Amino acid sequence: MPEDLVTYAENTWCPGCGNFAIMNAVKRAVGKLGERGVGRERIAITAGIGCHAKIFDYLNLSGLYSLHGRAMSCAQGMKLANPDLRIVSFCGDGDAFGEGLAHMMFAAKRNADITVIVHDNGVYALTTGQRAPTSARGFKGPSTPRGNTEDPFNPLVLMLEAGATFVARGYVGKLAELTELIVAAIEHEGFSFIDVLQPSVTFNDTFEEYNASVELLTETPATLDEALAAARRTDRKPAGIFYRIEKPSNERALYGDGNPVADHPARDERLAKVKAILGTA
Ligand SMILES: Cc1ncc(C[n+]2csc(CCOP(=O)(O)OP(=O)(O)O)c2C)c(N)n1
Ligand code: SF4
Ligand SMILES: [Mg+2]
Repeated sequence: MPEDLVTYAENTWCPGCGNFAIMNAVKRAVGKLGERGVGRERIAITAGIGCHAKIFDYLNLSGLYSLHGRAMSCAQGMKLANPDLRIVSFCGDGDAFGEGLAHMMFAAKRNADITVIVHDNGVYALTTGQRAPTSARGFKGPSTPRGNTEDPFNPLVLMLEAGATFVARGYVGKLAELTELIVAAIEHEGFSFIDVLQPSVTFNDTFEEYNASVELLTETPATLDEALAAARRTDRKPAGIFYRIEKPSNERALYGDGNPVADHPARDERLAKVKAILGTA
């Protein structure tokens, strides 16, 4: 784990929070990617707003601390501006599947070449425990004192149906596997999505439930239908890569091998082109 990824910021996550494991997995993944030729200068990050987003302060990586529900749209903008970057977007479940849902669906649909890591704790944690889009039916919190009357979204099914080309589920209790998922997702060209089961020990402590139900996939399902079937399982919680296909990313479809930053014409050249269009050359 590279020591220089540590920042000066004081960590304010609750002791035992699942976010620590995500941060450790990311640091290890960045170290591994460095060994494979993807240096830190080629990785940029975005975060929404929430407990998950504090990871932005704790990682010495460049990027943009954005708005609630906008981490993945900012990530797409960064990738469009400089397709040589690998962009990793840290989202909360409220962030990704509440306020930012449309951005998530369209990022997957257009196969934007970004990696989205959802810290899925099934709760709005930073705002002290309100029901979120992935909260279980019956979940009790300040906004649902008598229990949640809605069924949760299934994030994997949503992303598979929307067209994501890499869909995975990780668990903070399986650090080595989570690290490998993050490496594979960042190496994937196209929209890669990892739903990380991340208990909030303070507002939705699901450690016991996940320790009993998470089961590693032995292989990646062969077809989209098989991936959907695995994602819909309720008896166990499979973890691993559910789906991975090759398809041109949005940026490659737009630019080919070009890069609008590197290929940007100099001022005089741009001026000459404008004058030629206006017929004033
Ligand atoms: C545009 C906007 N809407 C709402 C909020 C209030 N807000 C801040 S964090 C949060 C919920 C965070 O939940 P989640 O995205 O699941 O992150 P977690 O805290 O659980 O990691 C909300 C509603 C905000 N800051 N900005
Ligand atoms: S409130 Fe929950 S998600 Fe937020 S830091 Fe504490 S344990 Fe973690
Ligand atoms: Mg949350």
